Amino acid sequence: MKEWWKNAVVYQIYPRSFKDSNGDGIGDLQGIIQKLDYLEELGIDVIWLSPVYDSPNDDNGYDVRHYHKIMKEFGTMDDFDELLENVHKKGMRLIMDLVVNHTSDEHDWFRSRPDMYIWRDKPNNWRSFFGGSAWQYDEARGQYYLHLFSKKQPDLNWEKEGVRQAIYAMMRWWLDKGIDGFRMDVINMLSKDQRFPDGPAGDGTAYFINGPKIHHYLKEMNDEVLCHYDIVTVGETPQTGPEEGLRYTSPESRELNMIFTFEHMGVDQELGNKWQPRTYSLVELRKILEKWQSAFQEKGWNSLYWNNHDQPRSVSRFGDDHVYRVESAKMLATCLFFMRGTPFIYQGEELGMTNIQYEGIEKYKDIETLNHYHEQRKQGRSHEKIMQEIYRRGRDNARTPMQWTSGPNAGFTTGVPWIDINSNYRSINTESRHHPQSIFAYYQALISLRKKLPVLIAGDFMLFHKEDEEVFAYERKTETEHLIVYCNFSTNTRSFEQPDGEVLIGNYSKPARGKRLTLRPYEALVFYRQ
Ligand code: TEU
Ligand code: CA
Repeated sequence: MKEWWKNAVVYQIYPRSFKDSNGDGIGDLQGIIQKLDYLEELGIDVIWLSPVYDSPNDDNGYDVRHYHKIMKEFGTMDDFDELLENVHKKGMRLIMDLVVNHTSDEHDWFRSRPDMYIWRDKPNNWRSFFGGSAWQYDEARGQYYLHLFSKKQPDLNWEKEGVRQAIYAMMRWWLDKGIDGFRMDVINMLSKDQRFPDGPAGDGTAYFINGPKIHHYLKEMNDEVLCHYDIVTVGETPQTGPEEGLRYTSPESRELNMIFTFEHMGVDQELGNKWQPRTYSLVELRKILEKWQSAFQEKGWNSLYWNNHDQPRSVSRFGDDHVYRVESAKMLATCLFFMRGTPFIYQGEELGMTNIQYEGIEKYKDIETLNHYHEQRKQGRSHEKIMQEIYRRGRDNARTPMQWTSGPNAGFTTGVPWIDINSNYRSINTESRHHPQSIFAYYQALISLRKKLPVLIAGDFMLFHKEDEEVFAYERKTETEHLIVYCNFSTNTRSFEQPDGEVLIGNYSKPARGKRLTLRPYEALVFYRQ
């Protein structure tokens, strides 16, 4: 099918934390191969693999040392080929993470072809996303290089034809191997304003997010590489609104198929500071999602997600990870899956995995978290205060190992896991997945509904009860089908006029009795009629 990715459900694997096959405590490619039956059982179509390239792991693989080698902890290129073959045998597809805004400073290019990077005699005031200046002095060269992320992630200079061609050749190499597309890391940051102006309070984003030549680069990439393959592309685009989003994803732009918006991920934080909490209402969250739904109604296509390896667990963040964990996990899934776009599931989401709270900072592994902690301690803030921020938003919330069983180490490893397992694995794991009321079974049902009902792809999106502070309700409609989705984001019981149609799916075993529609805490109900 043309545009097969519109019908697909994607499952993101963070390989380090998925399944360890050899007891070294680190997830690996053979581990993924062992679990393909599990993914088939869930019913997903596409696997997105976070980076598996050779890397010194300053940022868990988002610092690539060699684009054509597999990280030794994860296995070999033979293991990769075996994985790809097995994925295809199951009728699934596999997309890779493409990290080309920067490489590792241990990449051979950084030593032998330093002109592929961005150098200045004097730094400007831009700050790195991981804290401190975005510029690092290099003694030998007597100049500073730009790193928007860690200092071990120098930014490539996309102004140079040679850089672009080297990246395109690398992409072709993987596509010729038969992979089915790319998720493109911070792809909207490739083009920097060549004047390199200072930004307000060190915020340089105005000069490199959706920068001057970005659309030119992506059209060129599409022309030279992407359009020659039957693949899917998803660009990661922080701080991007729907107007710009359409420029990336409209078919006539000939750039990307989808982007990841961040707007809904920013609703609970102060602008530009993920660590600073902000109270928000459901009205706001819904407005953001509606904005993207309606902007892409005619052209372009949305990605739909609550979770990934950079975000806290959605059940802890937007639901209730105690009393109503099961209900709220299913409710969030319902709310997401019936919107217009391609849903992305992050490993463990289908089990309702939750955030983690380690007591000591030494248990944490994420460079962003560690840098934040040490920077804040230096400024005299208390351990407890900073830990509260890390509990809320730290990226390791999403990176604890997948909880397979109630046995030792959650069945993730026979060795010592690289990062501590969430102690709730005894009750939250895949063993209960065959239970009809499990979160896993609910995801299975949602996934199969996406294949059955054309309205999910073609239908318009419309909100109702727009001002409701607790219930998120919307409809999807074509000329022949009509879907109504009710999601209670609160612990209050609410009642509404009964909609027409059959109950298609709901997250309580039986709908409440009565003439009116009653929604219990975190209840989700979907009605369908033709
Ligand atoms: O993340 C991009 C990004 O913008 C991050 O700064 C994100 O906002 C942050 O993690 C939120 O706290 C991508 C990858 O997804 C991330 O894992 C990498 O660390 C980063 O790029 C650098 O490659
Ligand atoms: Ca291993």
